[in-house]
Amino acid sequence: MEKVNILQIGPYPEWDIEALARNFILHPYYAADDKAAFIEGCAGVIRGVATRGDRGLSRELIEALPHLEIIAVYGVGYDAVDLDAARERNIRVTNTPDVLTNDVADFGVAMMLAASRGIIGGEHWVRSGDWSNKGMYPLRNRVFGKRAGILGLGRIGYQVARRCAAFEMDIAYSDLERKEGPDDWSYIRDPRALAERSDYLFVTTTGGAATKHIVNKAVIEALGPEGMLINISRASNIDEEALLTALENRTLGYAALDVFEGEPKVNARFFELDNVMLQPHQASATVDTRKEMGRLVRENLEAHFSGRELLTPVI
Ligand code: 8YV
Repeated sequence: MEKVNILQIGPYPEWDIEALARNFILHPYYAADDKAAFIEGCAGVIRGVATRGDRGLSRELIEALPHLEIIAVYGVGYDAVDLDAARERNIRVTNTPDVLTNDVADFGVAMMLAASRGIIGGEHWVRSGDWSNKGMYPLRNRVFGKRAGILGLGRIGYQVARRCAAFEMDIAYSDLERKEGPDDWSYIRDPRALAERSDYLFVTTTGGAATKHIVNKAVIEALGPEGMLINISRASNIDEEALLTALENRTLGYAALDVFEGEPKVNARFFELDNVMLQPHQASATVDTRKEMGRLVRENLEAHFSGRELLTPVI
């Protein structure tokens, strides 16, 4: 296969770069100081794009690439890709579902446990000498047997629920319709009603316009001063201004967040809070999973340019 020119929107681990370079000529857009000039210089030869879930591909960039045939997303979320612009030119789009589901679910539950049981604070309590100087670490909150709400029972939400069931939690979920699952998982269509009956509310729904601010002020207030909000999906699913105000006024008990508006820049108001856990969008970031994600990006591109079926098509 003649080496095809690929626009690489974001950084990848070295092992992916080496593997991609065997069949493709990579043009690292993210590393260019003058991105407009960079695109002008390579647009005439670019036939594919390799991007990341959090970076996607805008209509502007799609329209700047006259020979673009496929957009391969390193991630399950493709909400940052302008699908309408891609459809207008029959440009294929792929993502990397399933391979990251369990790591992301593990991470959401890990944040719930770490935040509830004060794992990070406890480490500091020992290292700082506070244990010797101030005595016992303050009591924290039980997770076992409490009420878990899953906002979006897709692949990741389902695995979060299975993990919560292992802690004998009382599980309910919200989705557009009732989903297959254990009889004792309750279906509550309305996100606000789900929040009201939950101690821990996991946001696991897809990102994008249809779910923008699905966690709004009313949902946050319903979760309340004893509740914990856990976001392992997209920042756009939560009204971040309402979230910050609720945390500052303590009308929401706690938030464990892996995604932020404008990431990696994070609103500095979060840094003033002691009732929030801040993580750098790392829910899928294990070596095993990222190698699988990179493999899918590569194999989808190779399949397309070899005239074979795509492995994980979105459109
Ligand atoms: C990745 C994600 O961190 O799967 C997704 O959509 O957001 C994460 O798994 C991201 O895509 C890599 O930048």
